[in-house]
Amino acid sequence: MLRSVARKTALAGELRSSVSHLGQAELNSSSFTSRDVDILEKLLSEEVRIIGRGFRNEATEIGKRQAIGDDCDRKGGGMGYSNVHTQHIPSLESENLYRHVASPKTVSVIGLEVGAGTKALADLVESRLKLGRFPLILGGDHSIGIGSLAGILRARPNTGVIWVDAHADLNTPSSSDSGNMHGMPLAFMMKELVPDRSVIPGFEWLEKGTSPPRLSPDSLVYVGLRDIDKAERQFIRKLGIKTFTMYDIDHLGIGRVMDLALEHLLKHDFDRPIHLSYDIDAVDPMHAPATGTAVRGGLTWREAHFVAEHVVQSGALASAEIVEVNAELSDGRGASATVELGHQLVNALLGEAML
Ligand SMILES: [Mn+2]
Repeated sequence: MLRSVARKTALAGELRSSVSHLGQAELNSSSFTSRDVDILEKLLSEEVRIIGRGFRNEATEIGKRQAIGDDCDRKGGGMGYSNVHTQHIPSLESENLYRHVASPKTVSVIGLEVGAGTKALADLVESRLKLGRFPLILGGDHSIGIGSLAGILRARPNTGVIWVDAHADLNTPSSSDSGNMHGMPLAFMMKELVPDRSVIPGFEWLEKGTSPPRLSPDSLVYVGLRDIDKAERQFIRKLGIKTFTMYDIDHLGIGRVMDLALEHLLKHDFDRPIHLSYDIDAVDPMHAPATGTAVRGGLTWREAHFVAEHVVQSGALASAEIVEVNAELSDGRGASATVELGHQLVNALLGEAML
């Protein structure tokens, strides 16, 4: 599996925000989404300086940043959302952040910058959720999921998570072959896999507070997996994580799969909030080639939309992120197709329906 891209996932310092007040009509369907939507753009525009060998430097961007943000503002208004906020989170300028990390491999595994960036995102997400807002987080590298999940679970510990992805993102720092943090966000949230995060430079903050944010394995459902590492396979089995691979989607159809995914999360607590973490690499590279770790045999164009639409229809969607859109990783047509799909998924998550 090609997971050679180590990226900077930094954000810190002052947050710039631009606020748009748009329209007055109501948000479609979710009982958790108020009429207020926050769009948090986590942009990865600069390269990490990697001290290890074997890792190429490469930046991940979410398409054309202005295109996504502006389009959200515009569409948000067009769809009648009030008070759509777009918050750009700048990258952290840093020198020598890696100097205290001893091993070349762990340099890319354990980015102090990723730690600082995800902490900033966690704080922001938590505060927005506590104000009753709906955070829509746009990445960026999927390692931002550490920040999203930490903030979400601090604000609403009973949140259920639907992880739409070609990969399981369940490696621990020690099980990972590549050392890329975009393959680890879920492991960081599970006590069973990473019991003490205070020993990981940059992530001490995850263990702070009276009840550090944790995700129970039965509060997670995977959709779209097709490229799972050996260790991840063992973790999934051992922890009994509900998983719908592409095989299951072929077998049952996307409608049944999404019904079962929602049922798994909502059967004991119908009112629980759901977070949808949507990695664009879940979609077939025919439709979304501009991503870092594309794998053939993914979701079709309609299946990709249905996943988002159906979670919105459930009324339980409380937060969402779309990640790994990187317009630099494809030619012009591929880049615009991927960004367009990103736009459409944003619209679907904000409640745009066919009828
Ligand atoms: Mn992912």
